[in-house]
Amino acid sequence: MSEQAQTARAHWSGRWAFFLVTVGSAVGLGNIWKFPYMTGSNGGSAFVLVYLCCILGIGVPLLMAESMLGRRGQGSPVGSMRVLADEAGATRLWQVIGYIGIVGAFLILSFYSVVAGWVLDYTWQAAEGFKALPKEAFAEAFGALLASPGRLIFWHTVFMAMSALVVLGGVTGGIERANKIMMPALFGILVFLVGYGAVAADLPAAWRFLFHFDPSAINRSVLFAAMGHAFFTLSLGMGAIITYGSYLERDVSIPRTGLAIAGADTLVALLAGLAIFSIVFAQGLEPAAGPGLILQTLPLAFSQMPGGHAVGLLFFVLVVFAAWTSAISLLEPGVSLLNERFDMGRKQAVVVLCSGVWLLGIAVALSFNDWSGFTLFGLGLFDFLDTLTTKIMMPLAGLLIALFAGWTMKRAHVFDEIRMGSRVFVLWYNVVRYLSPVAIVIIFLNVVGVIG
Ligand code: ILE
Repeated sequence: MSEQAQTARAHWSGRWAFFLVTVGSAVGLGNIWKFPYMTGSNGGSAFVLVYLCCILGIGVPLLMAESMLGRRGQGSPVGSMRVLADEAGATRLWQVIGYIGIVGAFLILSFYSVVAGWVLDYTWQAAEGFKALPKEAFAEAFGALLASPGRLIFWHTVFMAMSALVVLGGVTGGIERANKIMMPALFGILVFLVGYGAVAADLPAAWRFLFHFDPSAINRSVLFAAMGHAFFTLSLGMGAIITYGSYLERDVSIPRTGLAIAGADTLVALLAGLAIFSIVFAQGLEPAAGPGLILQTLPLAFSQMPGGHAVGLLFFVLVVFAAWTSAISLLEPGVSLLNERFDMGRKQAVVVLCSGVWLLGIAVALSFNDWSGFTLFGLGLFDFLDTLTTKIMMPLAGLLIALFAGWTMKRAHVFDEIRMGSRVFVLWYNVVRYLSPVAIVIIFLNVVGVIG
């Protein structure tokens, strides 16, 4: 790392800023698009219960570990790991944690941006107002979007440009500023939508669906789906939290902020679930509709319910904000690496990185139509990238992070950085040393088909 890059390392303006940007990273399509449909397809409350346990038992401890690595390393995910490996007298091969994260973030963003593009297209339609049509017409409309390379590539391009624009503004002037505007707005819109659900839709039905716990519905597939989703939703193993942690001042408490971040992310997912299922049940729609849940069922509901035009538009704006603040956090790790390794200025780094993601995203967009015959390991490009990153790369990075923080770093250094009461520290430390790695290995073996 050049000395100039090192001394010029930016910092968030305070703990509130770190909280907001990290919540901005965590709260994304994962909360509003993926969580509701996964809950809907995995038996409702059973999934919610396991998911909450995973967040608390694996997600929060690893979120703290990642923030700690970034703050102590003071570099990109790769640079931070090099510094920390040297400090621990360990092999520099640990830098692989940084590389997996950055490559993973690059690959995730290429399809994340295409999905965010669907949302932009629907935001546009919502602004015009969804026409009241029969149920099948909404499924057909979603199919027509997927079949149109032009529309998919156009909106993917718009979304990448929006994300690039924020990251170009820098750590405080771009990322922090955007989050300070969008996150409170997102929260406000969400609370409004839940209120709307209570007044105009069926909130009690949504509440029962999410919280009427029935432990007998928990099975192995629910368990694994919930664990994988805990990683995705907290942005773990993608270099994002290490990078954001590297801009964190030393006086901010990592455990306290980490808990607050995971709490806020979970709250948003649950509120989004309440808002969405209130509408789904009030309209007599199917909760297990799969990935098309918010895109196929909600527009139908918005086209029929009172105030649906305005509510529909607010809903899609909320999803755009969520996706946007997450995409930024997937770009920043790569930008910080290009800056550190190749002395590239922010502008050049953003252009190089975004061009690469954009090109791969075009291939993803085409995989839904013109190139749908092209498969890798039997999967279309979209599914292949999703599986590779969320089911293999992220858990692998998470496992290595737990092993590094729990077994390789000197305990005194970890303690110095985490700084919490010694009893709580011992609990956290043991979770990172034993529980998290074992749990991740179990998911992993399930995914590669050894068990499950
Ligand atoms: N955590 C976010 C989400 O839940 C992103 C995941 C960054 C790729 O959508």
